[in-house]
Amino acid sequence: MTKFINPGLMKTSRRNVLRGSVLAGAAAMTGAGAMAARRTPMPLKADATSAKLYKVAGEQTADSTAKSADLSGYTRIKQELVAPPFAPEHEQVATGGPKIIEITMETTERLMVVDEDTGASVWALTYNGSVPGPLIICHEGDMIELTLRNPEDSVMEHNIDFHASTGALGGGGLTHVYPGEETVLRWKATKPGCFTYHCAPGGAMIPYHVTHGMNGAVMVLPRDGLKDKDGNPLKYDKIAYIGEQDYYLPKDENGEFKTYEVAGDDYADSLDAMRTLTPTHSVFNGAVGALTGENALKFNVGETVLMIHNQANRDTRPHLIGGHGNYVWETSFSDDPLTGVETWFVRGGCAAAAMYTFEQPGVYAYVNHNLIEAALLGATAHFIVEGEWDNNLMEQVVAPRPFAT
Ligand SMILES: [Cu+2]
Repeated sequence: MTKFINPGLMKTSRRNVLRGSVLAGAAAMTGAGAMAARRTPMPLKADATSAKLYKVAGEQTADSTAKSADLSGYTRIKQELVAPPFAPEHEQVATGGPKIIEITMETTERLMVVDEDTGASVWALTYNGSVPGPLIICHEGDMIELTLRNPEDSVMEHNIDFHASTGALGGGGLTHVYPGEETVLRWKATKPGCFTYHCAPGGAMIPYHVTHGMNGAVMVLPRDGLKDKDGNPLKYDKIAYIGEQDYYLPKDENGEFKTYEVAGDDYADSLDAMRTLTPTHSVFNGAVGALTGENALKFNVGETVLMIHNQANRDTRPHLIGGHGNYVWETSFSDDPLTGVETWFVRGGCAAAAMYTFEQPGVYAYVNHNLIEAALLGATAHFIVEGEWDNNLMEQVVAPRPFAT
C-alpha cells in the first residue's frame, strides 16, 4: 500500500518507513532497500523540519573536538531496571558523592494485546519490552550512562530523547541504532523532577513510535530527597509507576481492529488513525486492565505512595477516587509541591509525581478524570488498600433502604 504522508514531498510505503525516519524514507525512494544501509543516508528530499533535525543530529555526531567530561569524583553503580508499575532499588536521600548510573535498555518490538475483549492488539515498540518503558531513578548531579541496544530481529530504527537531559535533541541525535547495533550515551541530570523519555527517530516516525508505546520516565530526586514547602523531608514507602498510553489502532471496514504480521506493517493505517487525534484506547501500563482486578496494586493504611504518572504525547489529569494528592509536583522538585489536590495535571510530554498516605481501607480507582477515557478507553487502575476503617473520616450512617412514604 502506498500513501503520501507529506503530500508533494515524498511517497512512503511499508518498505521505506521501516527505515525509521522520514528522511530515510526519502532515501529509500532512490532505490535503496528497506534495510540495505546500516547508517542513515543523507536524504535527497525532505521537509524542512526533518532536514533541520537531521542536520543538528549530524553536527552533534561529528563534533568530537570538545573537551572530555570530568568524571573525577564519580562512583559507578549499576541500576537494574524493572518492569512497571515497579521502581528500581534506589536511595531517597543520596549517600556519598555523585554517581554514574549504568543502565541497559533494549528496543524490543513485540505484539501486545491491548484489549482482550475486542482483540485489539498492537505491534508495540518498547524499551525493555514494557509499555511504558522502565522507570529510571537518579539524583540531581548524577550521570545516567545508558547502553541502548537494538536487537538483531528488530525491523525498525530506534533512539531515545531524554527530556531530563541537555543537548543533542535530548540524546536523540546521538543514539540512532539500527537492528543489531548498540550505542552508549552518558548525560548529567541537572534538573530535579520527573521527566519523560521517548523514541524520536525523525519526522512522522516520532509520534508513530511514541504512540506505539516507546516512552517512559526518569525521576531525578534532589540529593537530600523530597521536601514540603517548609523544607521538611517527605518520604514514601512505595512507588506506583503508571504510564498512560494513547493508542490509535486502525479498524477495518467492519469496524474490527486490524491485525498485522510484523512491526511496522500498520504504519500507513496508523498515520490515518493518528491524524484523527482521537485515540481508540487510553490505557495504563500498556493494556486495558493491566492494573485492575488481579493486577491491582496493593497497599496498607498508613503507607505513603508516590504515584509517578507519565504521558509522552497527550495531556491528562490523574485523580485518585477516594483519596487525594497530598503533595503534587507537576513540574520541578525544586518548586514547592501543590498540596491537598483532588485532580492534578500532567502535560503531554511530561511525567509528574503525587504523594498520598492511605487513611482508609478499600478499593481506590486511580483514573484519568476525563471519565470517558477512564471508563470507555481504559485509563483506570485499582489500588487495594488493607487496614482499619476510620469512622471519624466516613461512616455509612444509614444503609440504603426504602424511605417511608
Ligand atoms: Cu523507536
